[in-house]
Amino acid sequence: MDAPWWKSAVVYQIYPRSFADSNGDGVGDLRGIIDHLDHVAGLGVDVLWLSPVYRSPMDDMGYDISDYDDVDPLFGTLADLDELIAAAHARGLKLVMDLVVNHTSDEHPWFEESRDPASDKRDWYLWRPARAGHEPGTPGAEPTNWGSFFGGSAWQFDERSGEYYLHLFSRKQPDLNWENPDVRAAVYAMMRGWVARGVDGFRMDVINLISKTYPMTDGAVEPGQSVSFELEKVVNGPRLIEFIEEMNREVGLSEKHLFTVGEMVAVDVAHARAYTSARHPRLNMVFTFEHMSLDQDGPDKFRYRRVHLPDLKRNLALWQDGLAEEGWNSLYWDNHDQPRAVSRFGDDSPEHRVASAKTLATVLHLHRGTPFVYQGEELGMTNAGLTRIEDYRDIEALNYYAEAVARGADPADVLTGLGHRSRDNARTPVCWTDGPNAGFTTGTPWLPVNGNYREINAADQVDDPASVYAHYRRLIALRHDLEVVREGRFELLLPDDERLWVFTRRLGSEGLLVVANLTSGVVGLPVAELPNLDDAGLLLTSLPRAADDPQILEPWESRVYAVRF
Ligand code: ISL
Repeated sequence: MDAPWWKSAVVYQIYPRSFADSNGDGVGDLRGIIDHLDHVAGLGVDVLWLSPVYRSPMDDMGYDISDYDDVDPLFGTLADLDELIAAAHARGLKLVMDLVVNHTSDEHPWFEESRDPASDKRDWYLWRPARAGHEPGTPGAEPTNWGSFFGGSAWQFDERSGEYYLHLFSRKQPDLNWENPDVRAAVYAMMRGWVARGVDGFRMDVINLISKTYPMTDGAVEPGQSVSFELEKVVNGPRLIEFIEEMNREVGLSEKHLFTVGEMVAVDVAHARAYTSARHPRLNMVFTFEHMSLDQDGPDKFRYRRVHLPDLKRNLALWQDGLAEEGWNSLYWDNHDQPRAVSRFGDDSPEHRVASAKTLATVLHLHRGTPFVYQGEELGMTNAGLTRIEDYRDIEALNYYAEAVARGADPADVLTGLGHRSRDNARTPVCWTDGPNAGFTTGTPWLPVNGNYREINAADQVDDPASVYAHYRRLIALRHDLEVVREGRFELLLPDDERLWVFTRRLGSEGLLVVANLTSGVVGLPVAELPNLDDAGLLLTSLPRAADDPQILEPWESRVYAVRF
């Protein structure tokens, strides 16, 4: 049976607010995307994932939706979106929308109605009375001790109805009650509307939070924390598979061959295998997070330490092995929530940035799964380099800074942590040219343009065969041309090596050998421990030329060989 189309596809993520501004208001918009679609199509990608463009108060930059059926004027109009869908299709690109249905905005009419206890929408959200024996609205009266991902309690007291509502993210993002069949029916109807408009699938925001465990009870509190982050109470809940299969059936996700990727906080291999098994009408793939916390120094997300390469290699290998027979991997380093990989896992110095960006891409794209390219990653864009809290815009960063400083943390230390791991790092405007504001806007950008835009911009790269952009185009072509990239069995070699990342992909007696130096120094290649290279064919190298000595890898050099086993 032919493999599903998405197993040899590559997805490009656009975070509209930072992609391209067409009207000079300093914020990216749909017409800006239309104007730059050839840049995306030129990579050879297959799918466009659009982060939310729905009406929103923008408390969480659009992940707080107040109208699922309309485009926020900040980004344009429904007509602009229709034009973008048509323009994408005309270039052979599928367009996937971001589905954010674990929660809405508190300004959504559903929630506004739900605030009235007599409303028939009361049960569309998760309302609870104050903890027994406590005065409503006073500290400690929250129904459970759960924490919000964005700081503080996950419960907000609503004076009007004298009860609390659950919000796992900001207090302006109340969680929907997925136990209510009317909520599910409304979500599926909305999804069918977008499919009817030409949308080709969905990226599903924190979709493994929609089934909570009831009754909701206190969780364990880690030392030094005041609230509980015992995620087991809210992730991978008892009805999650039931809801996903119902969504699939009601929207026709499998029937219409629509693309689905579920973002799943704290998902493990076993759950991911169940959610992406081809034996059931569920999801094509999921985003996992394990590899995204390997450079976190302890329980505090914003405490950074350089990743230990064997840990990173082993985690990706764990997922390769775990989903080798059943299920499917997504493959990503970057997105709008993660710091830029070239700064995080590579070396973003002027000397090594290009090579490390190419090599990180090579390693990721030659694993088995569907790769995701985040806007600017194909240019080797780096972390933002923000040094003042006034320049940050992300609610997660701003809340964290305020809470940490209120606890007595040194603001300079907090800013150092944010500089490494804040989501703002990925949200600086895409750099199109070396002109004013990097060609992103004629106005004042909503978030400062990265100061290195004169060295890192699309105009300098799209026609340069030695650029990061050109390297991504070659990698994507390899995936389309070679079945072994899609299907080859993965094997990690030299797992304990702290400098080299070496693995094979095998299909019968044919295959690939990928060798990569993940350091800024020269490293010898232990060829005696590798498949025979005598008659290997060099398919791709990060260097502008073939290596002088095959047994030596230059700093951040990677090579892909065709080998026989
Ligand atoms: O891991 C996180 C919590 O500290 C965040 O990076 C992020 O909130 C989490 O990965 C879930 O992300 C998704 O849902 C959020 C939204 O803020 C993110 O932008 C979205 O990708 C709430 O909708």
